[in-house]
Amino acid sequence: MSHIGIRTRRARGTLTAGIVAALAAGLITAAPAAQAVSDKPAAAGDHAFTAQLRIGEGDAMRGCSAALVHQQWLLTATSCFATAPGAEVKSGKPALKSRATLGKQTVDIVEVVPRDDRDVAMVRLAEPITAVKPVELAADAPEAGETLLGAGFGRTRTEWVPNQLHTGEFRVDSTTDTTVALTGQDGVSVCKGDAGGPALRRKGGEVELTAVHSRSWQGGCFGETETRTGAVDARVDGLAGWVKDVRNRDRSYSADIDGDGKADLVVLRSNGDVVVYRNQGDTFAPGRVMSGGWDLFVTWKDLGRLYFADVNGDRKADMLVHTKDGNIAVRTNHGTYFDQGKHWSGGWDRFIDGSDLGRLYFADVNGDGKADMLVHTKDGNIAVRTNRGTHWDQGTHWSGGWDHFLTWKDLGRLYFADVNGDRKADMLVHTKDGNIAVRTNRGTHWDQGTHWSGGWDHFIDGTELGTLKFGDATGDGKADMFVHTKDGRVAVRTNRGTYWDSGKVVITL
Ligand SMILES: [Ca+2]
Ligand SMILES: [Ca+2]
Ligand SMILES: [Ca+2]
Ligand SMILES: [Ca+2]
Repeated sequence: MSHIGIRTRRARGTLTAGIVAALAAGLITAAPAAQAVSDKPAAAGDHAFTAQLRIGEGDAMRGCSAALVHQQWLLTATSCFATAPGAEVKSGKPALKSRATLGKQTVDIVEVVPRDDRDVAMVRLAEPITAVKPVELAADAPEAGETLLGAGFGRTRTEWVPNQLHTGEFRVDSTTDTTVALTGQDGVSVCKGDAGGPALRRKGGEVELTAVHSRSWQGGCFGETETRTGAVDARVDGLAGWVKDVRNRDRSYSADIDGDGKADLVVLRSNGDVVVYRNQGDTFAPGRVMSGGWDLFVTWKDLGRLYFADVNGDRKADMLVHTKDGNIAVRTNHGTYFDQGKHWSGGWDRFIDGSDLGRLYFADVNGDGKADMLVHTKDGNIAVRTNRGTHWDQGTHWSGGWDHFLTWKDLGRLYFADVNGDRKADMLVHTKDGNIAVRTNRGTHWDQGTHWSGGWDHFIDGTELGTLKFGDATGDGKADMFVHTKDGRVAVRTNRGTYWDSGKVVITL
C-alpha cells in the first residue's frame, strides 16, 4: 500500500480529491496523499479539527490531511512531507512550502517533527488556530472488531480534489505496536489526499484521535481500478506525552535584549528561530524573530548550544554560540540582529551539557557590566574567568563541592544571577528536594546562602513540570524568577528581597 489518504463513506457518490501519488504494486506505496472515497461530505462544522494540507507548489503540490491537537500543532503522517516516496523526512522546517487550512484559516507550516518508529509527525503552524477545538488523543489501543470513523480531504469516488471533509467507517482488523489495519465499510476507502487524516473513536458524544491514515489500497478512489478498501493507519493512541514534549521542547532564556533594564524572554524554537518577546512591564510583546537557523542547537546534542548574556557591556544581551568543536563565539547584539560574531574562547568541546567534563555559565560576576565565564568542572569546582574585552582570562577558583550538580539528574542544578541588586551575580542552588537557596557574591566567593523558595522539585531539568530562569524582569536590579511550565506559559515571580512572590502568568508561548 502506499501512503494515501482515506476517504470514507461509501462509494457511490462523489469522489474527493487529492493529489496524486504513485502507487506501486500492492497496497499502496505511494506518495503521501490519501483520500477517502465517500458519498457524502461531513456536515459543516463536524470534525472541524481536521485540516487540509497542501504540500509543495504548482503541479507538484499534493494534498494531505491532519488533525489539530493543540492550537499551534497538527498530528499527521510523516510521509506527507517526503520529497519523494520513501525519502527521509528530517525534523525542522519542511523541505517544501507547506500550508494547512482549517475552516477559513490557512496558515503556513513552519516545522515538522517526525517520530522515528511510525508514520506520524507533529507539525507546527506559524500561528495559533483559536476558532477550533483541538481533538484529544485516545489513551486506549484500537481493538480488532471496533469501528473507527475515518476522515480526510482526499479524493472521493468521483472527485479529484474535494474541498469538503469526507468521513466513513472502518473496521479494525488487527493491530501492531505502531499500526492498525482497517477495512473500509460499504465501499469506503482511504484515498490520496487523506494521508495523515484522523481515524477517530466515538466516545461519549465526543471523538478521540486513535490513528492517522498512512497507507491504503485505495479501492474505489477516483482514478483507481483497485477494489480492496483496506488501509493501514499509524497508531497515535498513548502518544499524548510525546505530543506534549514536542510542543514544549523549545529552549527559553531570560536576558535583556533591548537594553531597557528589564529581562526579556528569549525562546529558541525547535525550528531554529530565536524569538524575542520584549518585556513591556506588565506583559510581553508578541515574539519577533531575531535570528534563525539554530535548530541543531535545541537539543545540545547536535551542533552545540546557545547562551544569552551581555558580553560587551552595552546592556544588551549578546548571543554566545558554543559549538561542539569547543569554540565559543560572541555575536554582538545590534538591536535587531546579532552580528556574525567573533571567536572568544576554545577548547570547550566537552562542556556542552554537563555530562562529560563540565558545564559553562555566563554572568557578570565582578560587576563591571560584562558577562564573565563560569566553568563548572566535573570535580565539583567552579572557576570564574573574567571578561577581558576580547576573551575571558584564566580564571580563579570561587567554589567547590558541586560535582553532583552538573547533569541536573543527581542532586540539582545551579543558576547565576544578581539577586540582591549589587550588580554581581549570586549563585542560586536548586536542590532536588525542591528548595532554592541564594548564595550571595562576596567578591571572591559565594557565601553559605539562605533559603528563598521551595516546592520546585519538578522543575529541575524541564522533563517534568517545567524550568526556572532568573533575570531582572522589573528593572530594580534584582533577579526575578521566571517559571516556564510545560503548557507553554511563563509566569514572573517578583523578587521581594528575601523571597519571590506568587507571581502571575504573563505570556503563553
Ligand atoms: Ca528588556
Ligand atoms: Ca551587549
Ligand atoms: Ca564582568
Ligand atoms: Ca549580587
